Amino acid sequence: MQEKGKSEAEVRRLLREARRRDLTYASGRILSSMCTSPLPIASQAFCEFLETNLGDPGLFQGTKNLEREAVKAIGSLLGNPEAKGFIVSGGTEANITALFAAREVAKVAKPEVVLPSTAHFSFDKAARMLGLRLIKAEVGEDNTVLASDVERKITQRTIAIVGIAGNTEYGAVDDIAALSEIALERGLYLHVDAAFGGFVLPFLKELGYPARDFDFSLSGVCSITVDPHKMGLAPVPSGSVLFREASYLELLQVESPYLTQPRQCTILGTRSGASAAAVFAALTYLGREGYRKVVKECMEVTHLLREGLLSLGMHVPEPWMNILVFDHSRREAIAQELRTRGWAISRTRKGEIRLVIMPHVKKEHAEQFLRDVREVVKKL
Ligand code: 0PR
Repeated sequence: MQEKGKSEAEVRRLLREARRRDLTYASGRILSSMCTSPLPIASQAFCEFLETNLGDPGLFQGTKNLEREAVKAIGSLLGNPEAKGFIVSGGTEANITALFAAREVAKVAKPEVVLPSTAHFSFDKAARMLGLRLIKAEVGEDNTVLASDVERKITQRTIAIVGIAGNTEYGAVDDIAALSEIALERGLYLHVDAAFGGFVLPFLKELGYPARDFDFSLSGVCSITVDPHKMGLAPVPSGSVLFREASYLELLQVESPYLTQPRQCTILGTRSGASAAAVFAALTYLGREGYRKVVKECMEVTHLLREGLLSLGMHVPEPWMNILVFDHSRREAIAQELRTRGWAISRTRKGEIRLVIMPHVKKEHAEQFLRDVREVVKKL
């Protein structure tokens, strides 16, 4: 650190310079991210609550109440307004918290968790931290887990099973109803990772798209991860983890005697109330109607892209939600050329080209993308 500070103008200039090197969602060129520009009202709320700390909620009772309201609204979206939980930093913290609870429920030696092989890498982190062994179950052609394989992999040591509602690579939704049955039969904890799908599936269903059940309406589901900083249009960092019953939270408690609350259940200690305020603002401003419209528009752009890619000779499976993958015998060359042309795209582990159609991807961006793909294919 330098001895003397610089002027405000100089600091701002340095910040602007750094920011100019970033890609922006507004450009419409980011087709690889599950995040997007937050709603203006959520960004404003975030800034206004910057100094709040929900690690010491007695000092910020108003903010704590916004967190409770936000959790209640997400719970009602997920079929259980009584669900208890927290606004957290994102899907990783949410998944770690859920598996922590599952481990504390079971108290089994050498605990194992059976989860789909498509699970996000946050579970690998959770497993290493919590001393869990992950048993990965096979997925079928449609990229959803084979419930029969999950069942086969359950042992005396299994403490939990995990299902994914909107997996990272394909947006595929596991048969959570079948997993719920297995969990109930075997007396196992079931966690659902709906980090991405939680703000998509309820609205897809209302829009008449096929959408599988995945939430607390299935009685075996014990906890759910849903990220407001993905399709919830809240700023990073905003995740959430909800539990069917408050008793799960009690298992996470540590004593925090010198704070305004005697016990704490979150992984983080000092934690931002800005996220809670921003999530509350986004949910309250948009309501179900607003989110339905967001999802409708994303799906329209998704289908526009699919039709266009099909007409260019790509192999494009029917998408589960606003995540589209496509394939072609010359996919390496196509991916490379699209990147050279400034498109941020990603690849699945199998090698398909993957697009996440977030709200910043508008019809005109999709049309430009298709024009570029057409030119790239012509030159092959
Ligand atoms: N669960 C699922 C199903 C996810 O897709 C992700 C993240 C997580 C959990 C973990 O969430 P956090 O990253 O909030 O902790 N999925 C994307 C990924 O890691 C997130 C992402 C976001 C990727 C923005 C790229 C990007 O630009 O692939």
